[in-house]
Amino acid sequence: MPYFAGRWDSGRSTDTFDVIDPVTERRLVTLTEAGPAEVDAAVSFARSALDDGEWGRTDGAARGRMLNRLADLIEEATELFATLESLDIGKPGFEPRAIDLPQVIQTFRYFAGWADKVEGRSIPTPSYMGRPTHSYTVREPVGVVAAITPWNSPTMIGAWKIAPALAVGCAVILKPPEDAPLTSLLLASLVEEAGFPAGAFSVLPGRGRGTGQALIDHPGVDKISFTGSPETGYKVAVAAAKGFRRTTLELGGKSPQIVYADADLEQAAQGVGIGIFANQGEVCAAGSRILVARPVYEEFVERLVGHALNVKLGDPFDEGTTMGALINEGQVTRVSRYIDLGLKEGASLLVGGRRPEGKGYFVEPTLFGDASNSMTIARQEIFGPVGTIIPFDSEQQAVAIANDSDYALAATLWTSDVNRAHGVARQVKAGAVAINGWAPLNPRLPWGGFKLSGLGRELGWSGIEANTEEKTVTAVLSYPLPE
Ligand code: TXE
Repeated sequence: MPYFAGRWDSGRSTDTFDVIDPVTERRLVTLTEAGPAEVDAAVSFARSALDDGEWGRTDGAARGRMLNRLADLIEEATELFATLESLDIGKPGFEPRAIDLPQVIQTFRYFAGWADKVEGRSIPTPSYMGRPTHSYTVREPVGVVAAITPWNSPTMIGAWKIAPALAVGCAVILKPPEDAPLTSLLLASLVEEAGFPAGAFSVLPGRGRGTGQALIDHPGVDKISFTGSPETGYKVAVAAAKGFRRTTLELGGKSPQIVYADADLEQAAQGVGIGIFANQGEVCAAGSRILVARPVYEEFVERLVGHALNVKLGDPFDEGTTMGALINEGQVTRVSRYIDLGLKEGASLLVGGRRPEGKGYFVEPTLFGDASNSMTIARQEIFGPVGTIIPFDSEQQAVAIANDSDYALAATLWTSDVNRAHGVARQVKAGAVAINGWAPLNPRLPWGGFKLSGLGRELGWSGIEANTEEKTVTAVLSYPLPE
């Protein structure tokens, strides 16, 4: 049921949708969808909470205390969050416990620290008609922020949007993914317990075309922070263009992982394996294009295939499972179609490629070798456990292949040469480059891409900038200038 205006309320909506367990294919729960009337009520209430309500009067120090309290409550509920995340998404239990939840908690704590430190600047300006001037800037909350999250890591990606926005005093309306909404509902109850006043935070469950579209079309929304597909990102940008409302768009990638001949091959194979198989490959920064220097190609590929063979596909709640199910039948169809295309276009299937018999949306960890960068499996985001391995002959060729993509989100370099590492890092077109490790996550580091990967940055100081407007104030003083 939707949560807005400080309470759980299904409003006038009678529409519902089912949430499916990707492992058993059974219905987990049926939820009431927020319709246009509930979206409108949530936006109006959020606006008045900012303009004349308690939230708008809450100062930075108090917001910081609430965010820290929220982080503590999430920490206490880690087991429940992790269980819901595995149930909803099909990811193995160690992942939310080791990655998603620690990230969520850190993100709320990190932005709690910013809440009373968002300062403006004092800028020296010349005199005006012989009178001295005093100019400074202040950063004000952008207003009502619609946060639309995807199903692959909804709790963590949600925290990336919610924490900075609440820290600076925006009102946030979260539209969680219809395939995995459960942890967002749990979060709403903890936000309330942490003491945030009514209207500071709302959750509107529902499908994209209904709830999502109504939210992004609503003129009372000042900013849309979206993570999802480029197709939906485009719709968000079009909706936001009316009124030139702010957007942050994080739209996935086709990120290269470049393995040079001087890399520690075992470390690289392990890291590259994590980069493509973590979270079933349903990761925006998945290192799905694996570029390998020709002299070490055979040896590296053998190690990486060994890594794939060690992956234990299965029920996320079974001990030892290292890869779970994909999110839904549609995603299995999509991934299987790309595997067929890889075979048709002439890449060599090295391992995997099948959907195991029985219930559940499983696909084996899959690697294609001897691929070229023009193949569909090297160009389009698959969003599943499918890696495309491409050999290269020179450093410049590796950079050229890496940059020959419609996407520019992340890149990973594996080399023991520090000069090469930083030199190539500068040449690769990506929002984030990791050297000898895969996409280290940290709320202090700005996150986002360009080209088809999106617009703007989340996290770090960039997350504060993305949720504030900088206002310039100039005072002309009636005070004589010194002779
Ligand atoms: O994404 P959508 P889908 C990619 C990935 C995946 C593909 C399709 O390749 O296979 O997208 O996934 C909401 N107005 N990524 O269909 O549709 C929707 O309800 C407003 C990469 O799930 O983009 C959900 O909450 N909102 C990506 C969110 O948008 C709308 C992560 C994302 O859904 C809407 C997810 C509309 N008209 C998918 N339509 C990444 N960057 O990591 C949908 N939504």
